[in-house]
Amino acid sequence: MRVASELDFDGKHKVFNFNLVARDGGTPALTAVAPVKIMLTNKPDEAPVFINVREVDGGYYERISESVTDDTIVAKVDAIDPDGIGQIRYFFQETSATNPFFIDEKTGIVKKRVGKSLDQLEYRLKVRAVDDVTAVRGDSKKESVAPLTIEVLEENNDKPHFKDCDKMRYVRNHGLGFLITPWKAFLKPVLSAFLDKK
Ligand SMILES: [Ca+2]
Ligand SMILES: [Ca+2]
Repeated sequence: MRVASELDFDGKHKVFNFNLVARDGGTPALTAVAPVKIMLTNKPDEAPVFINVREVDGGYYERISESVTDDTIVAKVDAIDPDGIGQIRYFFQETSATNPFFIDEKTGIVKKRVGKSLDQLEYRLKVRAVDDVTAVRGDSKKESVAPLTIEVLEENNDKPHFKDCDKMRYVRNHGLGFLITPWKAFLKPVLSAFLDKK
């Protein structure tokens, strides 16, 4: 008895039941029937599959504020393992030196790294989901990669400031309408106070 087509525990059929018939060449032929049951065992041969992903790129997309504080959750990735063996662990492909976020290895929760500033409007990262098959001898780990895009939204949290404000000009003996730009806005109250004393 040989395998006629590929067997896959992770497919539809895990158990096969059939009868094996032995027939002799006599007349009439005599037969014997033996029931056969074959059960497949599972091997960790399937890579993790990311779920709740976008159709457009098979990844994740989040928008966060530029003022998000350290250790705040900014995203969560999730994957399942069709093998159903062991636990999936999550990692970034990017190094911590270039990535202001870190990912919890067990939960897939992504947070802002403490002390790292967000100096880009968009971060295009890659998340890895690796199955843990260390308990099964002789089997290698399988992994999948998905894109994670984090858009950083600017907030109106910087008040206007004047350029070269420290360069005061002494204004005297000039009539109204004297051009004092580029410090016009800054000098206006100063000039008014000066003129009031005259
Ligand atoms: Ca399997
Ligand atoms: Ca697997």
